[in-house]
Amino acid sequence: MRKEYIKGVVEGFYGRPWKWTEREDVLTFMKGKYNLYIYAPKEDKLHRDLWRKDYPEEFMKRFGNLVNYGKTVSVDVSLALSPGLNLVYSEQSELERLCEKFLKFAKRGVKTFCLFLDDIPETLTHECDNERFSSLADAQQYFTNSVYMRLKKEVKDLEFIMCPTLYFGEKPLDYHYELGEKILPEIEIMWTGPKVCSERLEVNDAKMISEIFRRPVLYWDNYPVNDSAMAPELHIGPYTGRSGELYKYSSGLVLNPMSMAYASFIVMNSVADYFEKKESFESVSSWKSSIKKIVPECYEEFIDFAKANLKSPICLDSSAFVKKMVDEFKKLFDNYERVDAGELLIKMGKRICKNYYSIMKNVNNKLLDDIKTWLYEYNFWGETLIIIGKVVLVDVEMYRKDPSEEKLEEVTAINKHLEKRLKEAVGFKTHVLGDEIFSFSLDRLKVSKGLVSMYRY
Ligand code: 14T
Repeated sequence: MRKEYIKGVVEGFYGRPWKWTEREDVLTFMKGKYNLYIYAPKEDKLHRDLWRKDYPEEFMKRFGNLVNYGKTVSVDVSLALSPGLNLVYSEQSELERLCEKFLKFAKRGVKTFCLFLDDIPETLTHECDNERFSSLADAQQYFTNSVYMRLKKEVKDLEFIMCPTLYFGEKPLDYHYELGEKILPEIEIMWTGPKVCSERLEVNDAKMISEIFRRPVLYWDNYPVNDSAMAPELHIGPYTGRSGELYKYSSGLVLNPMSMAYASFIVMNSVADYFEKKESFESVSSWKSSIKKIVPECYEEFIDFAKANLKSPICLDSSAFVKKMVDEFKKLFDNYERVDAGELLIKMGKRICKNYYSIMKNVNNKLLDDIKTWLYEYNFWGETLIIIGKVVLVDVEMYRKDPSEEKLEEVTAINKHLEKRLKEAVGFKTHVLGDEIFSFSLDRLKVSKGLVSMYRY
């Protein structure tokens, strides 16, 4: 087995796979901090559904180049195949086909191979497999071990990693015991912790699963990945909830990043700190220094923006910014300090817009492209807060005395404008600043409309 702790990145998300230039940039970034990159994008048909088909020559060439480039930055470039959607475990020709395909990569210099059996049927679906094997685990141990032994004959310094079908959980199942017992001890087995995307990875989880797998577990950490239901989120927050002692009970940790490669660097920096500092790792200070390294020209502004994007499986208490602002606003408003209340919103809105312009001006194009949807909506809410602040200010005059026709028209016009903006926001894609900002805006609009309707009944 490998001697060094595995510090990895797995391109294992659903959605747009990285471009070759992105993979190269990721490897460059990994230099000195990480030692393993795994190619496993879910949308690559030849990696999953059509695993039996060969990759075209062009792909093989590029992969070979990536392997070579990996050597120059001390990152082992690994290939994963995920045949489980339609694999017949008992069929000899399936085994041969898979090995043949792996071996073509061995010819290009790949040493580490991965067999991923995640996100596939949890029971045996082919009649012949049911006849031959007593369980899914039985079929998978047979197939995994066979692939390993076949490759072992041909590949010098082979490393082999498998991801099970049931790769997370709070309590082990028969499936896990059986894999642990029967998968050859040289093979690494992956695990994402108590959940698919685990809020916390604790020592007890590592001890428990390593005991059952009968080897130190290899963590597949589903952060900062933002695929499927997490797509509205941008995961650029602190790397929290991972015990600093995991290294004692695991063989490594492999990070599943976002399809937005450059935005993933923020977390990748912190995970590198985590690998280095272990027990003394401090998530928030590491996060801040990571952002400082990546965007030194607009550090403060970017931190503010990142705080508007905290929602994620590892940080459930999100949108603190909006909550704090809304609370402060309500306190002032209910205390009849309504000019102050309106001005507070304008101040907050201006701060957001200022952050936006600074980020647009200072951040490199690759990162900007990754975060542009979130940035656009961030700025939109900044502008919206300024408008709402103005609504609150004109409304003040409506309470004091019977408003003139001009005043009523002015308020109605601003409200129409706000309403149009909120209609646009229905089509938004991100969770930047949280949903509270939308309901807050809607609430203020209704209050203002209510005021007008007192005079125009
Ligand atoms: F291999 C596993 F460890 C794993 O995490 N598999 C996938 C992974 O490719 C994906 O990026 C990640 C985050 O969404 O979670 C796994 O995929 C799922 C799992 C689910 F339970 C996607 C949807 C699910 F409902």
